[in-house]
Amino acid sequence: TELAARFRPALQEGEFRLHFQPKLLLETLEVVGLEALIRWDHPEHGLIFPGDFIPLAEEQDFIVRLGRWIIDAVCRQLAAWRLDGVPLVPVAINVSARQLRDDKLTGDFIATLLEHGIEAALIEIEITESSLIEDTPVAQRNLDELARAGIRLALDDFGTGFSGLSRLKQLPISTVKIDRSFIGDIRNDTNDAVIVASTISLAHNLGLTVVAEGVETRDQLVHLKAAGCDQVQGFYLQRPVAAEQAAAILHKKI
Ligand code: G
Ligand code: G
Ligand code: NA
Ligand code: MN
Repeated sequence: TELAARFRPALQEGEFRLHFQPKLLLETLEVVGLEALIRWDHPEHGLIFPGDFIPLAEEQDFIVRLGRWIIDAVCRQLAAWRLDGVPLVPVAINVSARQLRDDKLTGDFIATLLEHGIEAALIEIEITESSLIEDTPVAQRNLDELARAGIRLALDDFGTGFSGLSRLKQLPISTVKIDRSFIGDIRNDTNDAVIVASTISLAHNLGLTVVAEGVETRDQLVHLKAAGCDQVQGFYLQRPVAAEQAAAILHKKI
């Protein structure tokens, strides 16, 4: 398609950029992490959101190349913030199933960290529950090696895939992100409330941190606090913002 044809030139022309959405500790609303979210500043179409081109990039295998750019861009940003005296928090990078099947992923990742002088503890990887369905030996090895290098792994969109309890136990993950489809109606939909409560208790029993994503109202926040959720993310707290604004947020440590 027309979009796919422009992928490579766009990378060369510097049309991709990262925005950052804060993750907050529910207890204190302190910012304890950021999630990097890519955008495409297309010369004709304007700003394109990842939902409109990441699936295509995955189909075209461009996601491996783009993924390398994202990892480098996050490390470069962290190094620049450090130089500016910005108080750093871990930055989460979304990694697609296709990237997990790349046998160079871990080696490239670690080389990029070293190149920018960024500690593994400053990086978190978000993998979707559904990407684990395409689990391969290479993917499993990448996850094990990334975790061993000190990069924390989060299971994204939890509750929408079919990973089940046994899969949770096998994986070197430290965090579960409850999918936003369970959060939107949490105050009225008993099923959603039960799923969220059970997920929190399950995750805590496995020693995992729980993040609720897609928090859009104060009522949802109050509900999640009562349910014992650890961290929150969503438009009610903070929208994804450009790097300069993210730095301001970290300075204030809102
Ligand atoms: O911002 P938006 O709601 O359009 O994001 C849509 C999807 O794109 C989300 O599932 C998100 O995880 C994914 N996404 C956003 N940034 C990245 C990225 O840097 N890499 C990958 N692989 N996926 C991303
Ligand atoms: O699949 P993933 O969880 O990575 O998707 C992240 C996407 O969710 C981002 O594109 C971000 O813009 C979007 N997002 C973040 N907070 C909210 C929210 O409160 N409501 C909605 N509808 N989307 C959100
Ligand atoms: Na994510
Ligand atoms: Mn998610």
